[in-house]
Amino acid sequence: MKIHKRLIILMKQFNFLPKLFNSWKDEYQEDVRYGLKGRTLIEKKSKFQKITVFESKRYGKALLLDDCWMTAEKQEKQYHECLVHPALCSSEELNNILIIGGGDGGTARECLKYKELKKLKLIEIDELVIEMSKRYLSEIGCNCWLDPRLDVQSEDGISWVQKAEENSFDAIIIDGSDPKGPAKGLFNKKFFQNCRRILKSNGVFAAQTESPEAFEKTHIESVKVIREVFGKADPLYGNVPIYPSGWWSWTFASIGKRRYLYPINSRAEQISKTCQFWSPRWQKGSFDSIPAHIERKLKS
Ligand code: SPD
Repeated sequence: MKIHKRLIILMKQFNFLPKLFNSWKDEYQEDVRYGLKGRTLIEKKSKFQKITVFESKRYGKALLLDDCWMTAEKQEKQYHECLVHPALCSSEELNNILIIGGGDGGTARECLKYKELKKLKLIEIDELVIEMSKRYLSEIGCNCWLDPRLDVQSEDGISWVQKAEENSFDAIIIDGSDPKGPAKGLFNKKFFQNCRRILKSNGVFAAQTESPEAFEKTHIESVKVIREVFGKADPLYGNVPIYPSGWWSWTFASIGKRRYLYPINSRAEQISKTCQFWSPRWQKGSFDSIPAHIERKLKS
């Protein structure tokens, strides 16, 4: 009998095969775990973090950074559409857009749906996240990597915004991971101040601001500091089932008026046809779905 056949028989005998394909991958946060069943496809260590691609039964291929869920093929739209469209549908112009983070390509893909967008810069600290996403998660970035409007740089977004020219972006989108490791500084006042400095006065700022349930303190502090820096800012609430508590938030800010509340009709009509979740109606309800206790805490 061939050696590999013998190996399979042995694996079956010792019940090893189901374990290989049916193992659980969990993110642990404060005495709760958030898990999916499936198998690990590849795991690598970069200069910054552990990067895992996991093939889950329920949500397709998923990306984890340092054992925290970042995205998954069958639920990434819930996250990327909600982060991008309130900002891009309402910024007066779309000549020059900046993404900090977003190495899986989902945010870039949503931005590139806008025909009038001229230049899109993506600053991702970890080159290996981009490389592995292109290779294993091509359903998320799709063709964004080939679009001539996209310029990708592997650099630390925090020091990059420090050096960027003032008043130069129509929209800035922060698609980082949780506030630890390389993403910690993406939640600092100094970082937000630099974002405001490089945002045009008729532009819109957007950032992922964690869960109002699993990370309540971080969520409230982030919204407060963004509000303090920009003058106007509001959190939007939605669901991303693989993230802790499944309940997530994005915060939008602008200078002068709350322009992110008013999607421009002509753009919104086109874009919402391409979306699974985002629409002007969904957006309106989701800005209004602020829990009463969070609203009180934001005022205090
Ligand atoms: N807890 C997960 C927070 C992740 C936010 N960013 C995800 C990157 C998706 N493009």
